[in-house]
Amino acid sequence: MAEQPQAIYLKDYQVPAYLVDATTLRFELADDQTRVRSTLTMRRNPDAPSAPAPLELHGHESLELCRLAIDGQDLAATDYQREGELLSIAEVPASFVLECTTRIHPQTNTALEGLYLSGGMYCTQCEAEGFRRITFYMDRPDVMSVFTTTVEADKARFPVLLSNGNPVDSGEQGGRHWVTWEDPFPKPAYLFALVAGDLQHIERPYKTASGREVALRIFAEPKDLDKLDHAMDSLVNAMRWDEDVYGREYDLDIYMIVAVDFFNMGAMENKGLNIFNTSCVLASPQTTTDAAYQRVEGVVAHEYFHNWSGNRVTCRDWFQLSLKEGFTVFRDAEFSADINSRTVKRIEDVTLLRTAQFAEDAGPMAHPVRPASYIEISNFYTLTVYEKGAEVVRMLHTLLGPELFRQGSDLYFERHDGQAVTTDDFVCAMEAVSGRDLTQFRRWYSQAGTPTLRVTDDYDAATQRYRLHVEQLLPQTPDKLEKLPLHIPLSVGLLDERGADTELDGGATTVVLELTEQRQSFAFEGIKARPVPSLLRGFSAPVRLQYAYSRDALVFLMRHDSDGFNRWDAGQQLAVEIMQGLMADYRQGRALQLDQALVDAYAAVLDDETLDPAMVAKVLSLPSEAYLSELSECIDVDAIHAARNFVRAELARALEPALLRRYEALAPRCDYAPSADQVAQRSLRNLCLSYLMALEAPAHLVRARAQYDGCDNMTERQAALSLIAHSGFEVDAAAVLEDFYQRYENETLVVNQWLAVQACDPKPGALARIQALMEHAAFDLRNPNKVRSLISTFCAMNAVNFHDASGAGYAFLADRIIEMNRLNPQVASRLLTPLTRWRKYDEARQALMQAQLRRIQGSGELSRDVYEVVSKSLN
Ligand code: 0A1
Ligand code: ZN
Repeated sequence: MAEQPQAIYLKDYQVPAYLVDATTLRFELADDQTRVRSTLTMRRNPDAPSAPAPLELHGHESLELCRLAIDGQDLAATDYQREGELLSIAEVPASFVLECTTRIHPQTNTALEGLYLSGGMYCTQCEAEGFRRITFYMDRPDVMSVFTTTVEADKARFPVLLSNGNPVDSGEQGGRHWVTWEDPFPKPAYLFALVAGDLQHIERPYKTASGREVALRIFAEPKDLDKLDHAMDSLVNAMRWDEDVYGREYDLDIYMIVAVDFFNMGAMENKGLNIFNTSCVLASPQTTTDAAYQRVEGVVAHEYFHNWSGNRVTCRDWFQLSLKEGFTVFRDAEFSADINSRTVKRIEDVTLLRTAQFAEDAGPMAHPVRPASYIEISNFYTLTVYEKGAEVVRMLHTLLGPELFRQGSDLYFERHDGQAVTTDDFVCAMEAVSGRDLTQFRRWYSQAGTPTLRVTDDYDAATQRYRLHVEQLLPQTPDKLEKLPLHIPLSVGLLDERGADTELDGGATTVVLELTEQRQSFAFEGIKARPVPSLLRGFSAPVRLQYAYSRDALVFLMRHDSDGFNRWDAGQQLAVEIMQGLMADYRQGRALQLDQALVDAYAAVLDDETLDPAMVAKVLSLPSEAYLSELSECIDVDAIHAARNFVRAELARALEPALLRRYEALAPRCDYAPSADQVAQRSLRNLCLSYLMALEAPAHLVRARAQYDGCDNMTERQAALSLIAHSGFEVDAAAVLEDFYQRYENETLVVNQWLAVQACDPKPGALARIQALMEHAAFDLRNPNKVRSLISTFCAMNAVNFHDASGAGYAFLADRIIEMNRLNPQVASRLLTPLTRWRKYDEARQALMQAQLRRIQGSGELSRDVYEVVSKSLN
């Protein structure tokens, strides 16, 4: 490598020396190149230190500079310096107009940052630092400018030309046409967007609470026009919700969403012109599962909510990323909880946090919600910044209560509208409205690692006093910083011997204990008998909880806890404990035997017709292999796989009649709708089928095949497909996979599911099958969705094959990373995740994984993205 990439530190932050008041852009799109002319109205920043500083502009190495002028005077090559990503001009006037022309090549842009082509249409991705691949600019979020953008292109091939804001002018000449867009809201460059293509759209009018008329438009390729209604419904629901719950209205005349096939992430909140991965916007009953419907709803809402939490108020620097992401994830989670099932949404979010974020927080890339340094910011769009960041906001909501939290949010938006601010400004607003001192709470932003709460209790019958003793343990993390006690809200209820909630403080049945010391005790008076504690209700803090529940107590909580989340969690803990015991038996070569307590508990839940079927499905879903891995000191993939499969088959054997009864009773009676009711029923029905299929009995195979053939929607078809494909009935597996491909050959997103189903097939020989699929016409290394469907799914969801003792899985992944490093550094870097976890495996696998990391390290010119993750992993 020419030069080792250097880290950037939060402590080095300086206000920008110059400001951009107005940005005028003109894009001339042509086949072999795009010319970008920019005119920037600039001035010295009055808040910067007074000595005049050089003007520093960011520009990616790939930018061809054609012209640079100040106040109409062309600069000579000696008037500026270009070094790495910086172009500096030693002296500029106090205020001036900078003109710049660059030439760029979207046709060959496989990194999918800046301006690129997605299946023949032009689009942009500028967050975090993509704008510098378009033109020279102060590409930092605290430089905010109004933008006027003209896009010019061939009219026949690119009839639709879009950018941020409102269209104000257009024209055509000699087969080419142009449109000028004006965005009146000052914004940082990362929110800039441009789209040009042969697109069609659906439109819906929307009237805001104060009566403003807005046109909502969703664009896609003509063949996908019939898959946009769900996204539109979701958008309207999100807009109404933000008015009702946060008092936030939309602020432009048009709101546009564009669906593109090639996209590194889920979607992007560009002002007035969101660009979406097709996987997060398209939906139809025949091609989209219930889970994907809900993802579309959540992502559409997320990007919409960014209009206030992210765009109107943005981040001062990228260390503050969680300011917009943590808050917006919290907002979208509450939205989804309000319109679907609150408990189910919480279970899903906590499952993601506890499996993947906890693992990240315990690995070599662990970082605080507000990182202190980074080498490549793209590597910090993480579960920690997003999901743990949302948990931190949720804890503020819990500590303040909903009314004060809303006041704090109002104050935050009022104080900082039009500004680029910090997570601390957010906390200050919450302090101001509540009068609380959140100094200690702020440590959640600066300390990495997942705390453990170790809880014990005692009860004294004579004084009727029950006490909880809580200790917080804070792990060491790669930054080696000393950890100080956190301010942790611990929601607690106490169940009496009948399972009823005990009335605590002022009649409440759940209290929030505020843990601020390393060790702390809490006493409850007037408790008539020893209670069973329900701890961390609703998962009130992102911590690992240790309390020595007996299996009986867990069964009791499963049956009685009034907190739905904890009822589910008790079942999970019971299953985890039982599976951990079986893993030990498996390793010792002892015969496996399932504890009857789990069978009885599951039977009771399965037979309870009063429970929401979605909850039944959640409770009866065994903890995943990934979660069991996260909980392991040293991960034994084979023992985990064997123990979990054993439990699944034993439960199926014991509960077969009940499973069958519910499966039949839940047969669909009406046309598909993604309604909460129907989603719940399908999830339970598919879960019953998955248990039945664990019996490997021909009768159940017939059932699964009948579901596959007879259903009218993708949720049922895909569930049947993967059960048959993963079963031991190899002839049927091949037949159903073939049929599925034939049916959906022309539906890219469905074909991606077809790839994913095969990627996670646990049967031996998976790697060879994956390698064959890479040669299939359906695969394309340049399309991130396909890479994720095939390669990421294999590495993350097929542990027994990926971690095969030969190390072939690791070598395969390393080869893909080396390839992708050149094509698309962001995707390459994300592919590294499974290898970063090498410390969690046995010595032989550790050595194999490290060897592959070293091979990647020595493979030639590494992107900053890959360099950072590889070098931190080997540290
Ligand atoms: N801000 C977007 C996600 C996003 C983040 C980074 C990207 O490129 C590095 C692209 C998109 C969101 O939160 O939805
Ligand atoms: Zn976001």
